[in-house]
Amino acid sequence: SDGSLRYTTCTNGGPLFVYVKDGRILRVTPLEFDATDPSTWVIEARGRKFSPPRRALVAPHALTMKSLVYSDKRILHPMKRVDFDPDGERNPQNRGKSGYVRITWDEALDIVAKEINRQKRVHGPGAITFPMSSHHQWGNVGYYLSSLMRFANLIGFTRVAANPDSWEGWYWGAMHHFGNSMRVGVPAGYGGVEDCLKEAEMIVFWSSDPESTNGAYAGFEGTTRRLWAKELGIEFVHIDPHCNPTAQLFGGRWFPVRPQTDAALAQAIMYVWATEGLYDKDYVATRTTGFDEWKAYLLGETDGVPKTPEWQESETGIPAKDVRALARKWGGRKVYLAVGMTGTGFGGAGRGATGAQWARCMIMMMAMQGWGKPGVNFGNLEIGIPHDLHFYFPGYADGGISGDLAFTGNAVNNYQRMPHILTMNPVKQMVPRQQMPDAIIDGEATGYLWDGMAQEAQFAPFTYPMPGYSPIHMIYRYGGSSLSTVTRSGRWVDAYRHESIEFVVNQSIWMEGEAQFADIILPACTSLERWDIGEWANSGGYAHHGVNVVNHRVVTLQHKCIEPLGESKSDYEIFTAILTRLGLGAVFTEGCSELDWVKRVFDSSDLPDHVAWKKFCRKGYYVVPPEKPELRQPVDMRWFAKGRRKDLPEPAPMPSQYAEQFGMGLQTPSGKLEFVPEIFKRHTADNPDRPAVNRYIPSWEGRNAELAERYPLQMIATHSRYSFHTSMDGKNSAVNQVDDHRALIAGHRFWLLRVNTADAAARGIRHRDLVKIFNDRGAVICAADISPLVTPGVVKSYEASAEFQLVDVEGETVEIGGCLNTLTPDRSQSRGTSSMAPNSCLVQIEKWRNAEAFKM
Ligand code: MGD
Ligand code: MGD
Ligand code: 4MO
Repeated sequence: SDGSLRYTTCTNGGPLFVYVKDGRILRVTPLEFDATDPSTWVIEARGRKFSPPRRALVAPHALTMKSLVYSDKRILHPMKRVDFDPDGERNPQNRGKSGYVRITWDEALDIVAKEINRQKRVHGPGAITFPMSSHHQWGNVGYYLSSLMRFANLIGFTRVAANPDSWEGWYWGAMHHFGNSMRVGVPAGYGGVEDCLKEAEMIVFWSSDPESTNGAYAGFEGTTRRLWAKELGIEFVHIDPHCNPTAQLFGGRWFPVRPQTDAALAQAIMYVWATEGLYDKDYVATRTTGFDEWKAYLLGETDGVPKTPEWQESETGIPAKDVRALARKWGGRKVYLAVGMTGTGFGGAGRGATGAQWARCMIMMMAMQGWGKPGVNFGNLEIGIPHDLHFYFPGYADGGISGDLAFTGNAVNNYQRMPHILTMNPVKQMVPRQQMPDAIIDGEATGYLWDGMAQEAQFAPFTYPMPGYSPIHMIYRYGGSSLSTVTRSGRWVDAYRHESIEFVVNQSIWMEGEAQFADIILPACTSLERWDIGEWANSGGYAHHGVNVVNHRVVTLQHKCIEPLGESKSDYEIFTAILTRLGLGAVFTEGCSELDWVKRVFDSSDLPDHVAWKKFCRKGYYVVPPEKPELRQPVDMRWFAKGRRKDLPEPAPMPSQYAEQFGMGLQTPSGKLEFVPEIFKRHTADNPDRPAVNRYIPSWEGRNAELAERYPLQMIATHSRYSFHTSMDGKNSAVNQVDDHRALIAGHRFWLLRVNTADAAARGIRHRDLVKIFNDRGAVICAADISPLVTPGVVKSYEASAEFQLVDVEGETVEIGGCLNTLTPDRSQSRGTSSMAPNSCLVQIEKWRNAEAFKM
């Protein structure tokens, strides 16, 4: 009606309509289905019928897309640091200090291409690194695991080996009790929505806040389902140091556990079950191993300490009587245990010093309660939709156009359907992500592999530098989130300024984070300014059938809605231009534009059987009809509980990984749920941090650590409700204006720090005062958000402020962007792992003198 054209796109928070007029985006709105889209599914439970709304219930951050495109932080031209001369003085010590001058694309590309060649010639393979983040704008062609991987492979690079950031405690701990290495040690969640609504009597949310974390990409699709559960009278319980937004919305008893003491609480619950006979004895006898040894530990027979509710009280802060009451209630009912964002894994409790201990307990608790029986499973109604999973569309981690069969899901998934030129990285050297600054500054680092192929893969250490390869001398950084998402991130500043780093390129959309530490900046555009294709929430790879979180399977053509702003270009075009200078342009593109690749992905999927390409382009999306009720997937682990052959649509374990018969039993050596994992007995007998019998070992940076004398508060910095990591925060995004995200004080939008009323009063801090939060690693200025919603002794914030802004105030350096990972420890959770532990962090806070100091 206003003469605009309606395009479609997809984001990390869901699919959108994009209205464009005269080459400008007018607005974005959540995608809504029309009468021609297929009907939706119905679940019948306890005499009621439930069906989801016929529109995309997107995340709040998705709706900020327009403000991100037109952000005044957009980088619109290639730039060179003023005191960087590729042929003379490079002044690495001034990175992040000196300003930039605008240069032409030709000049920028020539410098980068020349430097790539010089690095190879002078230092040899390994000198260049392409640090990659864990996330990206949506779309299978432009994703970092697609175009960037292809580009990097064609150049050769030292891989920054990621730690399993989302999965930590599950990968290093829980997995060894039940397998599922293909899912990095978390349960799958098939069929969970119907089973939970029909059978469950209670849901225990344990480090689970789906109203903030949205099953990662599903927006508020799960909220409706949880409202149905409330209508059906299913009881909710929340175990979290924060009465989080999920607890706030739905209510239910809140157990304000102290951070990283969860394993003690879980063991006390299991103690009650074991001593009062409140567990599934038949299941334990026939489906598990090692229970007697575990029970002996619980009862204190092995160490003289019975793990009673009284024993845990001083650790967790939860009164013994409450623990006993919860244990009895739980032990006598059909309960869904909700861990992390989907209820089937993750959770901030897993990202701290005791993360593996907690995740291990979660599996053992379910083993005691008959995991897989009706109404007894993992989940919080965020996952397990009755989708047609036979319809094939690749997820972003399935490799896109990368041609990489080793480090993406390409080999097991999309490659056969879309053959394209294979690419391989000939450099075997790797550097662990959390230790990369140390690797640069100290010249060495050791890491352990994250590899879902097998439970055993994680025990292999790798060291940097690797004989035969060059240490790192050039960083080609894509995006710039490390300062906000990697622990003790202030190390990055020193790493960037280190003399061994001869050249830094940054390819970014916005001037933020690490972009300000580059020698050459290449301006990329947003996904609304280029072509792509992608299915909502279909991550693929380690989250096989990740679409199980959204109510409808929606594949979108991600239209190029507008021309790239300024001189910015798509990442694909930038890679093409650089590789063309190296004689590799055609190898990279195979003669294809981005739209051609989009068509190739379309052709590789099942879409052509259902919709013509032109029709798909015009409409912009396709909704996959739901599965016929008689063909719905079975419930996760039901086969195991019943002693049947595995009947779930997932390609794991691998044929060689079954104990006796293909399809029978779990991936563990015994094929059963193991209370005392055989794998730990075999491989960590000499490592007290990783005992086979899961002891409660207090956090090395918890309340009882020596450091607590100076820094008495525990900080948790978990996933932001309003931003998707750094990608929607900062840059004058609409998100910044949310009062529950940042507070406008003296002209600056300060990051919020949630503080308990008593802790604030003891320090004379009032609501929305500026506070300094600090420890030996750094100091950040935040705005205090005071309430009884966080437990005393705990301060909570969100991770991943996009802004990193160091300022000097009267001789003191403080960060005012909200980068709380400058305070978190870089220590691995346990020896022999490469895991992050940001939720084991001690701090102090004090009222900050005044806001005037920052008047800018
Ligand atoms: P993102 O902000 O998603 O976070 O950590 P990251 O993956 O590092 O980083 C994506 C980067 O890629 C951004 O800089 C973005 O601008 C850039 N980018 C995205 N799309 C494009 C594009 O199209 N072109 C270009 N050129 N750049 C693009 C996430 C990580 O954080 C995760 S997954 C977890 S689970 C951890 N969680 C966690 C925690 O719980 N607490 C604390 N304290 N820290 C944590 N850090 C971890
Ligand atoms: P967290 O926010 O780390 O998220 O999903 P999760 O890992 O589930 O933790 C959830 C809850 O755990 C929080 O309420 C927090 O207070 C609580 N918690 C923290 N420490 C402890 C503890 O020691 N014990 C207990 N019991 N509870 C604790 C993460 C997931 O979220 C991931 S991995 C990604 S990559 C996505 N990131 C993301 C985002 O950045 N923004 C939004 N809006 N959604 C996201 N979804 C995804
Ligand atoms: Mo994650």
